[in-house]
Amino acid sequence: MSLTLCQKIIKTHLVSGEMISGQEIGIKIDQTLTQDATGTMAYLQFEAMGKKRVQTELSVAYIDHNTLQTGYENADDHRFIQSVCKKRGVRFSRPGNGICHQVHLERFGIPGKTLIGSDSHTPTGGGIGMLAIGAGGLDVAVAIGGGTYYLTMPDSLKVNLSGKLKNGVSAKDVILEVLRILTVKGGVGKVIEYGGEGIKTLSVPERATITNMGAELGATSSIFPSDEITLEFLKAQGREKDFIPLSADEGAVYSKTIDIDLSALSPLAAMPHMPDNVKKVSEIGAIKIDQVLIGSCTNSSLLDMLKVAKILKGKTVHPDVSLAIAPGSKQVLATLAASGALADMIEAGARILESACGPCIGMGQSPQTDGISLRTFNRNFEGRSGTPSGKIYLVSPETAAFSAIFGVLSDATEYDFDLSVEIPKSFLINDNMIELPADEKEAEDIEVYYGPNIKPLPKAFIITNNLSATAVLKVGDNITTDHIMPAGAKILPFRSNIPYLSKFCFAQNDPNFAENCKKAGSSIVIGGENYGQGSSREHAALVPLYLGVKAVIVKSFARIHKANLINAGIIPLTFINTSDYEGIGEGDSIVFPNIKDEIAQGLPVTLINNTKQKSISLKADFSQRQKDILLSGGLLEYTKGQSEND
Ligand code: MIC
Ligand code: SF4
Repeated sequence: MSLTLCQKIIKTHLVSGEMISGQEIGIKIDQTLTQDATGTMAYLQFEAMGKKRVQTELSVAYIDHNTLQTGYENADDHRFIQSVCKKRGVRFSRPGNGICHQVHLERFGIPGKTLIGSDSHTPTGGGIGMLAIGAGGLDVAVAIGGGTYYLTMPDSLKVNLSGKLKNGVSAKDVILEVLRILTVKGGVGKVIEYGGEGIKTLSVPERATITNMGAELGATSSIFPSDEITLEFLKAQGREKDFIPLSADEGAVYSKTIDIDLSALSPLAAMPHMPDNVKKVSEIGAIKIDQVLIGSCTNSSLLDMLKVAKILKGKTVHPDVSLAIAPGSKQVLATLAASGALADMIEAGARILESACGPCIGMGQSPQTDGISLRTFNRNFEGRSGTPSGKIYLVSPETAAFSAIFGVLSDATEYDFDLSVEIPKSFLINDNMIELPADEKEAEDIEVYYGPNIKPLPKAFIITNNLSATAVLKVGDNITTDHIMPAGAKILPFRSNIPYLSKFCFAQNDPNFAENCKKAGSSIVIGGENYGQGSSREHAALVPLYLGVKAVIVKSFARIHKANLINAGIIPLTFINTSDYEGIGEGDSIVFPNIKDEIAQGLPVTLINNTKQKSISLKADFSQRQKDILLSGGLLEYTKGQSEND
């Protein structure tokens, strides 16, 4: 049978289940990555599981999110991660080495391998032909210990590219076009495969820009074939030995195919406040802008930066605009410095930031009140920038750089300016900021460092029949994990301190949420479609667990968040009839008379709304493994139980 690229990789890694779309499968994971904002929790969980050493082919911990270090918290957490890595066999990418996805692509990504990462943009690795998937920290911790990773067998959707991008149009515009067509829900349950003649015109970093933002489609992953362009990139990274050619079989069947003619595309922008709110730059017009930020795991490669430097060379940033640039990795930054391109950026007035996530996760550079900010990033959710009234537009590096000079949103295709740049045949290779772990013998003497910011994990909740709860909050469609558990400079340092974080849970929707949960003791949250889209942060499940949330009932879930809820032991349920959403209001008193038995037997869950005198039937769609996890009180308890039985 002819297989798609995704099916081929799954087939060689399948540990359990059948490759039937929609069914749960288990796959072997070759590589893992973590970043610091989710990593601290992931390694605490790894330690709690009692595993001694890493079991993957390669596991890397990156420090890239929490690098502002406005107090001791982050530095302590970094030391914790560093010491666990040294002891347990994980490579440690030191702060300053770059953004996890960019560095992983440059130094570690291998075509045909599986990678899971505790970050939703892990599919960046699909640009080099990996099956790279974002997951919750606990799933990653299990995989580090050699455990199987479980997911729903995805459908394969094909994006067929033809033609070649015009000067001034770039990979970012390709993915914005896909988002315009498919929307932020369009990728749910799917792996997006890119193919067609057009892919031959796209380098690996350009492909990675496209697969990176597949996260915004809600896709399980996105992937390009591994071909001569992949080989060229690996050679330039001194890693040609990692190359294997890989593509879908002739005649592979896709659930849907979309055709995009690259030569017909023009510069696009995602307007506030959703990545799928896409329009042509020329249609939006020359709106006045206040800020331009260039970087993030979407657009911080050498190619992007060299184009930006070329545009900025000899110019001055518009007096009303603040331009900041964060090159994606030490390799990119060092190459820019060596080539003189960095000086061109600095001379033009760009504020150079360290190679890290920075403003993408609200760590500095919040715009002014009502400020219009153009960013080459991947998310423009309301409030994520740190300024509640900020208006964020997602654009390509070319659009960003021209606009920074002119002070208004500018269409790069309107200028007679050759944007082609020369990429070196071999990159600057120096892995001196990747710390290797100790060998098993030395590791025995290493003490793991626990700073005072590390607080105990929330207690597990064990499901019982006759569960009563209050509906503390009711929200609408497309709620992001940034709503549930915001990030930003003031909160992010506390990712290992769930009690502190709990004060900010759902604060944007209801400033009294935490207090109301405490008053209720046992609560539920009601939501609409695509609940929990965006970040992979499991804090969006652990914090509600700490606050006493027992179940979340919605019209539909985003993939990673649903898995995180199950892992935390919170019951994710969906309305069988979406109109029943109207049947529950905030403050309603709810009882689930037989919830434990119903889950165990795979039956719909009955909810009695005592306030409205109404009974509602809910879908409890769980695999046997998920049922066992929920009934054990979450994945950690379940995994501990399994190791005891070994
Ligand atoms: C994000 O872009 O929101 C993050 C920060 O990278 C998250 C992870 C996190 O919340 O730590 C993600 O995308 O998974
Ligand atoms: Fe970092 Fe932003 Fe990428 Fe998340 S989306 S990994 S915060 S650069």
